[in-house]
Amino acid sequence: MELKSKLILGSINYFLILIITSTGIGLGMHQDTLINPTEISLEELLETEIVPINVMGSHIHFAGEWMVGYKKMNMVKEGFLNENNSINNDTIFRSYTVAPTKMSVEMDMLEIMYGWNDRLTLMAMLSYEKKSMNHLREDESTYTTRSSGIGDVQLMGHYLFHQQYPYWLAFMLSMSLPTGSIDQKDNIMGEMKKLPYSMQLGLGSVSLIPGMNYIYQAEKFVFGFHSMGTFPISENANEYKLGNQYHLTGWVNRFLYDWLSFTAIMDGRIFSPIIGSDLDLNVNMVPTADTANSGGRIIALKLGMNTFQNNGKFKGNRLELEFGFPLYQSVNGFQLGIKNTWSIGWQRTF
Ligand SMILES: [Cu+2]
Repeated sequence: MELKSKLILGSINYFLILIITSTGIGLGMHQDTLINPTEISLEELLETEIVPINVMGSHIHFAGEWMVGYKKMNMVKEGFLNENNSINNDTIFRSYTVAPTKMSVEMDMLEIMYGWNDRLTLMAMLSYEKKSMNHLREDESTYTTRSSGIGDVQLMGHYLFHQQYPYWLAFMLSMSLPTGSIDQKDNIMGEMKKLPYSMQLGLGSVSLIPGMNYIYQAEKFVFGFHSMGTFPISENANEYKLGNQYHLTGWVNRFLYDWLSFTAIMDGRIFSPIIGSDLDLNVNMVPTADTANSGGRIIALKLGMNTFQNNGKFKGNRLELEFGFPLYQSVNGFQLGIKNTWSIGWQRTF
């Protein structure tokens, strides 16, 4: 069976499990082991941090409370797209001498959160990124480029605007600082050359990232919406500006036990094209160096599992696994499509 249909079947199964267990008949489960979100207060709800780890700023902390977290995120891109159609490498070779065949991005993220007061939570995030891109030439020879280093530091304020059962609304404003390099180079045919935009580690300029979170407690589920925009405020030192990004997410979280929940996230993103261009890049060599091949839209489904401990020896610990794949994607020009993403995260509240 084709991978995509396997994934779709897998997710149908996943939703069936969600539905069956939510009626309390699944797995011979006792009703009293189920958490009913309506029976706990919003404070407790946020305190238990049952909201998905990867939905940025989807929880707050109370005054004086600290949280540290570590996340490992992985993304693989493979297979060329033109708009939403798959195309083969020969089409690429008509306009470029090299075709990227696969890209992988690995991120280690460290995050710190602090409850300034019961409404305002502050957050700082630092990432270390490792990227690699495999290439194919028309004569079938191959080569791989790599880059690694710290990414852009993000500072965020998260303000709880409205909190009244059964919902809460929070706004956030984040600033991303250009600590990630935009001058990564690697050896290509014996020469150190500047790597294309997607292999760089930062945006190169300060960006503003406003966002909003809405969370609703239904009887058996908790669900929410999250929206965020990334706006680089100026051209960077290499004379380009990455396009604005818009992000809209809807998620639903279902408790099985007081220590376990499952999450389904529908994640939509729009990327605007790159403005300007880095003149060190040769646009005729590889599609990734050509800004005509930038920007696009994607809708992905992400399935996750959360465990958390509210008491006992591991109190305050939380672990999440998440796996995602695209349901729809469309790109401007020629670009590698996203194949899958996965992440594992740990958080500890003090
Ligand atoms: Cu936190």
